Amino acid sequence: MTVRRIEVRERVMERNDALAAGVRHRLREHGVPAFNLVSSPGSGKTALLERTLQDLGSELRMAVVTGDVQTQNDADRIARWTERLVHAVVTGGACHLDARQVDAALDGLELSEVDLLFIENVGNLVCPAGWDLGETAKVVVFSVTEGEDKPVKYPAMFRAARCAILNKMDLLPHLSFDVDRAVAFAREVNPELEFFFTSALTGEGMASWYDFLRSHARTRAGA
Ligand SMILES: Nc1nc2c(ncn2[C@@H]2O[C@H](COP(=O)(O)OP(=O)(O)OP(=O)(O)O)[C@@H](O)[C@H]2O)c(=O)[nH]1
Ligand SMILES: [Mg+2]
Repeated sequence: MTVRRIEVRERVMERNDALAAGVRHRLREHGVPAFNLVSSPGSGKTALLERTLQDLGSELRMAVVTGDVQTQNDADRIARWTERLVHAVVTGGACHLDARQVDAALDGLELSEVDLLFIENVGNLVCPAGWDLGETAKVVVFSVTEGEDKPVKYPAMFRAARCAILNKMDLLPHLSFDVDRAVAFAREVNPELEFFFTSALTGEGMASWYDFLRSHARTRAGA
């Protein structure tokens, strides 16, 4: 019984990886970098996207694929800031998006008119780590209300990510959260992580995140 279940999972993952390779190829053909935002529920993925779209929208043509299990709240929030939005309905209580959904979502976007793609994954610090969506990089978001040790408790996600955003920095004065300790934990798991320290509420720290996005979009222009 156990062996049988493992075989099924391997087949599903193989199929996902093949579809992810297809997504990556499609995006590369159009030179579109894609960032897959992953976090526990409520770290601020949608809030970060809303502010990013608002602040950089006149500069970069950004598209978003959102995944939500039960509502379309995030899609409604993001739709205020971009017309390039596809809402992937995540059915059956799945805890992550898969490459098939992203591939289908790309059909709803004119990629030749997109400079940068965001994928907002389902809020979960475990499941999305193992699923390649064809993205350029995973960006793990965590916030100062979650405890410094999240990186060592959920190492797969922090290992899979290229960047980490520590969000809700505006709340630091009210908490005993130790930023250096959190960063040290994260670097223990993934020494290469590039960090951003942000508040999606006040805009603090967003400038370096925007510079990072600009540098990737520019690569595309030069490609
Ligand atoms: N103080 C503060 N609140 C924030 C910040 N970013 C997000 N929030 C709040 O945190 C809550 C969750 O934010 P969301 O953007 O919905 O988080 P999410 O990661 O998209 O959540 P899921 O999609 O459910 O996983 C909301 O009430 C936001 O207003 C921030 O930088 N500072
Ligand atoms: Mg959200």
